[in-house]
Amino acid sequence: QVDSLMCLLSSESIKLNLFKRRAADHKGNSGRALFIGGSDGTSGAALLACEASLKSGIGLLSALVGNNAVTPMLSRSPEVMVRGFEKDIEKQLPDLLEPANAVAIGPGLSTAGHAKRLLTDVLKTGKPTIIDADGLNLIAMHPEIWQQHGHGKCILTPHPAEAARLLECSVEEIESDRYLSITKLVDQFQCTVLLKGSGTLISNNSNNIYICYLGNEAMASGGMGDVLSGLILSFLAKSQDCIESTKYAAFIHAMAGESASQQGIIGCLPTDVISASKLIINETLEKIAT
Ligand code: NPW
Ligand code: AMP
Ligand code: MG
Repeated sequence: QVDSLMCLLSSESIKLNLFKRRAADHKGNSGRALFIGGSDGTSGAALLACEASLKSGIGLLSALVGNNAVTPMLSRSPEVMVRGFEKDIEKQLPDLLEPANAVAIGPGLSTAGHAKRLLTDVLKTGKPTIIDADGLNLIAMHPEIWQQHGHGKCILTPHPAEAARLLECSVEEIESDRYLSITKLVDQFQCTVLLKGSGTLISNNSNNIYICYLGNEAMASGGMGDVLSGLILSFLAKSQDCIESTKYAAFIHAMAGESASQQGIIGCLPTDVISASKLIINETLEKIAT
């Protein structure tokens, strides 16, 4: 039984003022974020997420990534302040976390021991945090992490298979009633949840479920979700508002997917979606009065 109010996600339903830059803004108040992810074999996830954050307006971005991701990251995006995982990873973390006003953890991270310790330490800070991919898999594998340290300023962004792991059910059960699935996720985790897939759903515990009918099958391509994490990170660091940042990022991501696939749905890349995002963000923000 789902009693929540269904709302269509449109630019009118998003508090766009939260994301607008003012003439006197500087890098320090345009969002200070930390990305944690990328490991051997999945370094690309870190590169995509960070590029998406940069091109969507982040003021200052730091990244803690697998050692193999450091050089490619710097080559592609010298704007990112990058560190590789060191042996004593817990000692590295406080200095990186301290200035950040939002964190994203999980894309390409792996579920190894160091990843579990990183997720635990990030949650302990209580800072606004996006948890995706392996961050979600870690919570499914070690429920005590969330029981002890989970909090309401988190945003969980599962695709149906990750949602099934979190709720300990099958992907078919998740997909058979997506409204019920997101309601169960919000009830269980008491934070903002975005359930990916055709007709993305977003909710927190306010009894509203936002549905995004935008986007298309061109977006069914590896790395697309990592771009979404980067967009949410950028908006969350700027606004500190979990639900509005998630709504705005889902809207921009889907609109950009449609725009990037105008010449055909085959071969639309996450990097194409990042480029298209930049234009759509500027268009949506230009329309609002300062
Ligand atoms: P199947 O094949 O149908 O049985 P996983 P992941 C199933 C990083 N990446 N939507 C389906 O199973 C991520 O950030 C790095 C989605 C499928 O095989 C993660 O850290 C990239 N999945 C890590 O890799 C680019 C559905 O779930 C499996 C589904 C693993 O992430 C890629 C995939 O889920 C990637 O983003 C649905 N509707 N229905 C890079 N360039 O570095 C069923 N499935 O096992 O969680 O793996 O999402 O690829
Ligand atoms: P991930 O599985 O984490 O890489 O995330 C994939 C992203 O692309 C999510 O935001 C999905 O909602 C989006 N996406 C993938 N396939 C489709 C589709 N057929 N229609 C709309 N969006 C999609
Ligand atoms: Mg993903």
